[in-house]
Amino acid sequence: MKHAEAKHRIEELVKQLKRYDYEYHVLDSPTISDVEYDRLRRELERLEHEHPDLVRDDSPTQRVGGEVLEQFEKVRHEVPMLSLDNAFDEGDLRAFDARLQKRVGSVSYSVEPKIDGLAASLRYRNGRLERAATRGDGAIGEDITHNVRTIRSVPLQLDRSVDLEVRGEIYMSKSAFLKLNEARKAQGMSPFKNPRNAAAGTMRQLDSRVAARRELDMFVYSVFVPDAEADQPQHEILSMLRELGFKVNPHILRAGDIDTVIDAVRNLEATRQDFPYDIDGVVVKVNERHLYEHIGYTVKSPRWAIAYKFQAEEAMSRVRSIHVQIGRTGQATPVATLEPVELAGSTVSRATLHNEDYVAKKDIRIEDYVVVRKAGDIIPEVVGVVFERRSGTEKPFQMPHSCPQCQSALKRIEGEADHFCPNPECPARNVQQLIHFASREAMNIEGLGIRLIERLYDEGHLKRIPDIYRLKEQRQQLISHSGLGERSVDKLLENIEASKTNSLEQLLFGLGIRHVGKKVSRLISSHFPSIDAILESSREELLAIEEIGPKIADSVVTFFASEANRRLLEELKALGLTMRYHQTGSDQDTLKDLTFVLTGSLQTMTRREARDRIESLGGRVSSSVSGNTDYLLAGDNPGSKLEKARRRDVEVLDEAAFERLIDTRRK
Ligand code: 0OW
Repeated sequence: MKHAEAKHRIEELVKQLKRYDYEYHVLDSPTISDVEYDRLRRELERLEHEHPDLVRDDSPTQRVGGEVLEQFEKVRHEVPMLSLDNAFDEGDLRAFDARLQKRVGSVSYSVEPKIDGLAASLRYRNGRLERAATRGDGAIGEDITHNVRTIRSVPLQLDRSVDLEVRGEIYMSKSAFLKLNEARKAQGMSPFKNPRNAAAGTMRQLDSRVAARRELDMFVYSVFVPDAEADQPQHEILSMLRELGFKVNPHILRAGDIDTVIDAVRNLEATRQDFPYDIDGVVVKVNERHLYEHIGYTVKSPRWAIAYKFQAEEAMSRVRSIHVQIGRTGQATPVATLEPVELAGSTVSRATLHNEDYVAKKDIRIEDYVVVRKAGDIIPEVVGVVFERRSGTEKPFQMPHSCPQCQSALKRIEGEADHFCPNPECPARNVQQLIHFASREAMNIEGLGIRLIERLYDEGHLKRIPDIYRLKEQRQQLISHSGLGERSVDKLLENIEASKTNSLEQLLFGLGIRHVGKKVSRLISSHFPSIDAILESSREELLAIEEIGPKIADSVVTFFASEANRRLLEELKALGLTMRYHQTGSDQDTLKDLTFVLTGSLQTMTRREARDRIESLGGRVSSSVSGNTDYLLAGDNPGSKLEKARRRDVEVLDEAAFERLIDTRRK
């Protein structure tokens, strides 16, 4: 190919590949296949190889690194890169808002997930990435251009030849982090502690080929355009950054008042486990940037922004004792009783030690100081011993040989870590089974909680699951003995009756089959039309279901092969449970095209469950009341959205009305 043609073809390929990189790495929505992309890429590499003088420095081939620096150059930031004051609870956020109201009157906010990475500044000259630097101490950072060029979501050449500086957070996704640590372990290297350390460690590499291999990413959140006023609101700045081709976090939202900010912060805290990257809080900024100078700064951070920090998920405590708890499927779990400690917003005094092997591997002893971790809403766990606090008087733990409840000999399946109590009539097991069966995630029998179940069990009213549906025959005793008033007994009996028409997946999950959780229950129920079909299902039929492996299939077949469990289901059917799978096709249209906004704390489900429920029924959930909001679902102490809904004449539903709406619309 002649020189001129090659030049033209290279320009064309670079333009195309940049577009495809943008779709893949910034928009996360590629429009061509990897095969097609690689074909174009190889053509470009071949042409560049044949015509080295035609290689452009914004070619995607220039991202593979290769530059090895002797050292890092120092860089002075023209505008200091500030840090953030912290807020630790709702009160701090309201105080932040009150200070601002006093100073400048009411403002709106930009609510931004606080990406847990390292801050960086990118300087573009005539649209070309000239230099990238770390924050350093805010005034002086280090030049990391050679590493930043390998980040695929960072444009090397903007479509507009502008001079500007962009700031954001460089981070490593959770999946890239796991992949990197696996590779490091395979090479006998020590793993990184968390994605932030991995990202920072990578940016400190002098050899950019290392960075090129590690899939770093970057979200941007602010821009400085020298000499231009650039006083548009923050959310317009973010739109401009998106238009320029930068990656801006999709969860950023504009909030009109502090109540909405608090709602959004709660929502982010609840959903962040599902994000593909770590966030360690939420940055709340005044949206009106023209007020920034007037609002001013402290010595190290702006007064117009604050970082709401999520509660620490790890804390230190001390093991007071260790005892064995028998779960609903009989598994015997060692549990540590701890010195009470504040953790992720609640006081923790117990943590699981998983199984005997775990205790031995971590060498956890009674009176040890330990690190306790609470991730999301799962129960806290002891992650390790603080060995430097050991005095030598700590006592090792011995797994008991017999069940603490019924004294049966504990068993351990070959190759499985758990011990378990084999006695189907073990009291501990039955109580846990009843608790799980009635729990919100399972049959969701409002009012039948742990305390009441334990009391009814001790008083002999409740032994096994079917007894729940016979409680109505003991209405008088319940009113006189159980300390519940007549009204709450009747409400409870009403809820028990209502649970008979619960979906098949709720029942299946409620039965507490080993390895059959919420998701697997839904999977199995959606593949079999009735409980009888599941009863008769073979191992092969179960294995044919995507995501169902041998462990689950064996557990289901074993469970339904047991006479006691088959009798249990016959009994429940005789008591009137319908056991029908609810999620038929038509359900997806029940709330079709309806937009809901949620506010306040719901009683019968979490925000997440409400969102899932509405979306699974074809509805939409938006975060703020607007012209196209159909319903506001309001729980207790609703926020300012209630006012807004009333002003906009949006229908407000409580949870009962919400359920009625679904029932009436269900075909
Ligand atoms: N980590 C972040 C983030 C963000 C700056 C603006 C002026 C002071 C803070 O996602 N979304 N927005 C800002 O706004 N900063 C962030 O991170 C900061 C940078 C330096 C220390 C924190 O990591």
